[in-house]
Amino acid sequence: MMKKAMCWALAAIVCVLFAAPVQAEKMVLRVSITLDPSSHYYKGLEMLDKLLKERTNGDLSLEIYHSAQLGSERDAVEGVSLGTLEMTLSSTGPLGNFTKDFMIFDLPFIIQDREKAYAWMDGPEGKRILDSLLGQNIVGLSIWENGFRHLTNSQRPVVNPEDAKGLKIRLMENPVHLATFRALGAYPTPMPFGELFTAMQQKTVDGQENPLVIIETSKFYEVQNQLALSGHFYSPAILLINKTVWEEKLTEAQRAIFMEAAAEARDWERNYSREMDTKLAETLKSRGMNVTEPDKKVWKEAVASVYKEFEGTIGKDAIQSLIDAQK
Ligand code: EAX
Repeated sequence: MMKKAMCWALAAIVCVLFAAPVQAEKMVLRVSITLDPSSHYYKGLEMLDKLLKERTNGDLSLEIYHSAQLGSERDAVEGVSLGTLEMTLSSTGPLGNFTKDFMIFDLPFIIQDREKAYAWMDGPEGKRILDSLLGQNIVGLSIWENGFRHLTNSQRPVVNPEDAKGLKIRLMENPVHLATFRALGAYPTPMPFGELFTAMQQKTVDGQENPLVIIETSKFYEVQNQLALSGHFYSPAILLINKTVWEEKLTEAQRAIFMEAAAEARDWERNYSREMDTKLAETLKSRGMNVTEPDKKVWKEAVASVYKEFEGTIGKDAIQSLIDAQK
């Protein structure tokens, strides 16, 4: 009798447990970026936030911390790895310190046809590179765009590689980028983005390199009058999320929605970034910048030694595969 009653009681408990609707918790994911609210990063993340809210009935949303309020890109990637921050959209600048696989993107002139390179980045090769972060407790969701980086300075017009000689140029804290400017005979100065404007204003550095959209939205034209459309690096932006949050705080259905939304927002952001690129050279001219157009072939030769320096670390096959993907 007693046994029977216990059985019923157990069954009732099991019923209640399974019948109770699984309440998806509302989650607000903090995303850190170093760029400001008029940037392509911010606008792309706003799009992602909109898609997530729509598709999860508001259960998932983003809170975007812009302008390096939460620190540098390196701080953000470290935070996502440790779990003190949920997400970031970061250039590959600091990623080489976490896994060497991302360094392929940092090679000068490795990507020249970005539309063809998108397919490579969004396919198995890109996935392999993103997954190299799993060991750091980070899930790489998708590869967005920062853009082609161009050289600005306050000293002189730059057309030939020799013109860069002796210029003190702020670079991201990235070994491949630093080696590239060393090969040009410039004085590369690694520095977080948040300190850059003041450094140029106070002439601690002569110049910097960034995509046009950042030169415009961060108002670098106020402190730099020379712009060389060198396009020496193609800078992707990687959307990262803490692995514990991804695996334990989100349901399987939410992860599927998230992956799809992250790919859609990526496409939107890339389009927006390309659109900006087509008009901003003119805009920056009208703001008083002197715009020059260096011959990329000549520049590529001038920094060819960087490939030799890093091919052992990055892998010859991977390098060749990315080059072939653009043929
Ligand atoms: O990821 O630091 C830089 O120059 C980057 O282009 C910027 O933070 C965007």
